[in-house]
Amino acid sequence: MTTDLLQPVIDDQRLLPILEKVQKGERLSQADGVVLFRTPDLLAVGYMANLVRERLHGNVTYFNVNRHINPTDVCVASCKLCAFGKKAKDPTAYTMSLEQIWERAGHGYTDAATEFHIVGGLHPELTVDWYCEMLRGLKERFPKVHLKAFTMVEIAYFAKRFKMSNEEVLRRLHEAGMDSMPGGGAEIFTERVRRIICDHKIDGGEWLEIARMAHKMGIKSNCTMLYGHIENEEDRVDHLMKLRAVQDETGGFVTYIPLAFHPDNTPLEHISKTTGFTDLKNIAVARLMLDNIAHIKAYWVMMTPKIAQVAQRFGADDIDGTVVEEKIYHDAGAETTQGLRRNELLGLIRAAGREPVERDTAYNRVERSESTFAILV
Ligand code: V47
Repeated sequence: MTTDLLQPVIDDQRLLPILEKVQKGERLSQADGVVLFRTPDLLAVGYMANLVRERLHGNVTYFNVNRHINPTDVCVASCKLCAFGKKAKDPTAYTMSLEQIWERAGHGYTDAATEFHIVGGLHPELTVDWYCEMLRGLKERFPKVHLKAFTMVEIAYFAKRFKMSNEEVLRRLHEAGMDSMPGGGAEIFTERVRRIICDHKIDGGEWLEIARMAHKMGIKSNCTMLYGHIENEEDRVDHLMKLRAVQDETGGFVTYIPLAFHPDNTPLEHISKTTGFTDLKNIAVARLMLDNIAHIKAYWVMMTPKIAQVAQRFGADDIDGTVVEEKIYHDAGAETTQGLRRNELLGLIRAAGREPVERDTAYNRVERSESTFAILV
């Protein structure tokens, strides 16, 4: 369809040159990104993002059968954005024993889960051997399950605590069974904002450097951006451009997940929750700017299943998975359920007019036998 025919769909004339680029498959600039975040014309941005999404993935929406495991909420950092981390002396803080982690991993979906997503607080006493044993124990008990574990922030902390290089930590954990890494901890790379929302964390440059290093060692990862706090449109675009530049170099990011800030129980409680408009805008702009990252995930836990479903027509091609038990968002006031059954995910995706495809972490299709269906429904 030509740009002329689309005039009625586009209210904001500033979007016309961007539409032309999208139609020709050309890369969008920093200035384009700012226009996309600033325009109120959500439907036009969504239309363009959907063009790219369907070009890449047709009518398919991916989901997986996964389980989140958070071994500890003890954390030496006190990031203002977080409601999950607790000090070691806090009577409500927890650290699971290795046996508890292995046992928890096996609850319910044992024979069906294809991925464990493992992240935790920055614990001041756990050792590198403990983390390696945790991974080896999971691999022994669940050899077919992909272990997506530890953020770049955890790797940097381990390196400091264990007096090792980031590379050495990555190598030890990889050898023990860490297959890939989740995308958390990236927050917003701009120092001005980072200093306020997570001043105890590594800076944006180090986050990107560890991602680059992991990718070069053959360890893929996801990437994220936390939005809806004190960042502005330029900060968001800067973040996306930095991810895009690393991806040009390494090709190691599998999926991008925009994460909406949940303020409850954090020192930033006065900030309003994001709206459905902002959530959909972040999905759509990411799809348009991140032309070299294959997948955009609308994480239903964070967006609510309803918005994550609509997002499948605004640029997203993934809705995440069964999750089973989620702590980071629920500690910060998420009102979504803790997990969704496989059939519920299928229903949400089909009702959006998309074809659900169960995937593993590397986006291979998962074919189910009758026996695993019985566990999953
Ligand atoms: O790293 C922490 C963010 C992340 C809050 O890789 C908060 O597949 C909002 O990274 N409000 C954890 N966000 C979640 C995450 C993730 C989730 C799903 C899939 C994947 C993946 C990764 O959540 C943290 C931080 O960036 N976070 N506190 C909060 N109050």
